[in-house]
Amino acid sequence: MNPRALAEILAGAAADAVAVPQLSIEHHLSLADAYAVQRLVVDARRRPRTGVKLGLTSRAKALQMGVSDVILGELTEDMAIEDGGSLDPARFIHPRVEPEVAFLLRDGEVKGVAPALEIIDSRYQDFRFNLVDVVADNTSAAAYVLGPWQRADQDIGNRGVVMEIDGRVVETGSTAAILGHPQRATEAAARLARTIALPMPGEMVLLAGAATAAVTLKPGVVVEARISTLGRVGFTYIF
Ligand code: 0L1
Ligand code: MG
Repeated sequence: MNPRALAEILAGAAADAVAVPQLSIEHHLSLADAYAVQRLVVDARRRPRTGVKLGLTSRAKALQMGVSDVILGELTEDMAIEDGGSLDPARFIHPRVEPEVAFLLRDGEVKGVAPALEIIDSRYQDFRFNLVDVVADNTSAAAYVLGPWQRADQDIGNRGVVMEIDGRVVETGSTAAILGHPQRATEAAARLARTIALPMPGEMVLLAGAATAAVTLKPGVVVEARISTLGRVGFTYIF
């Protein structure tokens, strides 16, 4: 396994928005190897790191992948989209969107919480991958949108979540789908970062995980997510 060569494949796929075959078909990767490739993929973006995200935080997704632990990916400045802003389809291969809870962390302490939307875009053909593939691919991280930050001390457990596309409800759920309670994401992210020796920025965003299934994005749609008491967040996926 040559981590640099594998990272180049995935970084190129992201930069050109062209899908590639799963790495694991031709290469044997351990989970540690996959995180090493991920680090190089993120380096290749050459943009400041803004935080981390967790993936496979819902029981449904974990069962689907046959895994018992969550996975971690990194967020970079170029992935951050302004609330109410636009996303250009030219940047993506086959993106999906999912509603999440975000934390603002300063030196490990929660300073704020916000509704968020994550755009995931696997760099693999047909969105097909196994655990090591998706870890190497930075957990499909592609873009994210944060709503207004709210006070850190409110109860965000079992809050209703609605995601709409063009004003129609496409997914409903609860923040309880995120590890039982989104707050658990802060501990899980710190534990995983220690395991893979990932330095965390002093101030950072943590995307805690999806509260519903992800929905495929089609050009020209307006997406909005609302989380009870936390507020709303949205963007336009332009033509
Ligand atoms: O954020 C996520 O939960 C995505 C993790 C990777 C699996 C996927 O792309 O669905
Ligand atoms: Mg996600």
